[in-house]
Amino acid sequence: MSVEVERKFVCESDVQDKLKTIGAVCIGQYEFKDRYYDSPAYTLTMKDFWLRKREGSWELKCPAVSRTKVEKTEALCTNYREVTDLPQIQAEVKEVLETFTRATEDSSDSSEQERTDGYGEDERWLKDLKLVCFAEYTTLRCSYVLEDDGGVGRVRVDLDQADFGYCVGEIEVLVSEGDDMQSTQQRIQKTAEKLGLGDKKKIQGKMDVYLQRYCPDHYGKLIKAHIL
Ligand code: V4E
Repeated sequence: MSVEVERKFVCESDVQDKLKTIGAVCIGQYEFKDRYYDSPAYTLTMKDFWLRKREGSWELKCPAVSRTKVEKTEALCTNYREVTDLPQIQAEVKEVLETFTRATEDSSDSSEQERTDGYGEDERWLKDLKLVCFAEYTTLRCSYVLEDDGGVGRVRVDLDQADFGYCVGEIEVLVSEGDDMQSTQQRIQKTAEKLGLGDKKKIQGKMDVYLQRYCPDHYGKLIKAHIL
């Protein structure tokens, strides 16, 4: 199972020059659309589970390590387990829904039912689980990789431009569950220093900004629960 360790940063105008200076190589620019799904009561995201369909592929991001509320909100680096096998995603999603909110889900009203209409054949399971799309946006991404620094998994830097007018950078490493997370975070920290990112402040991701702007109720609940 893969674990994505990442740190977000503010994209300054000279970031591409800095990346070239530290020996990062651009591996391409591409565009993708993400659709995120949850129950009308936000059962998945309130447990920090993020289900999405990116250009036809399903992905579930779930917390890789249990952290206290303060650790969660203050940490610069996040660790998320990434599940890409659809049967496994369905099993994990069902478990979260059944464990935490079956009662709440059963009380969904007709307007929520209507919102599940229009799903394709491969999305029938979403309808069965009463999951609806709560966020949808397109990202233009420019990806860089850093020269091999001897650690497990390559350090990658993504510069993202979301179609709702927000830009953010991410330094990330994909490792396996059980690998040394501390040394991975140190490698990310080293890259951040090389890029001159001294800022100790946690940076908002695309989802934070999207929800804050377009889904204030959902956003408020996640902030209150220290998920975002
Ligand atoms: C895990 C998560 C979300 C899912 C989207 O994650 P993110 O890595 O921000 O998106 P993206 O498009 O860069 O995906 P990638 O291509 O890297 O797989 S939305 C919110 N979260 C939780 C979260 C958090 N609590 N804090 C921070 C800094 N980021 C994400």
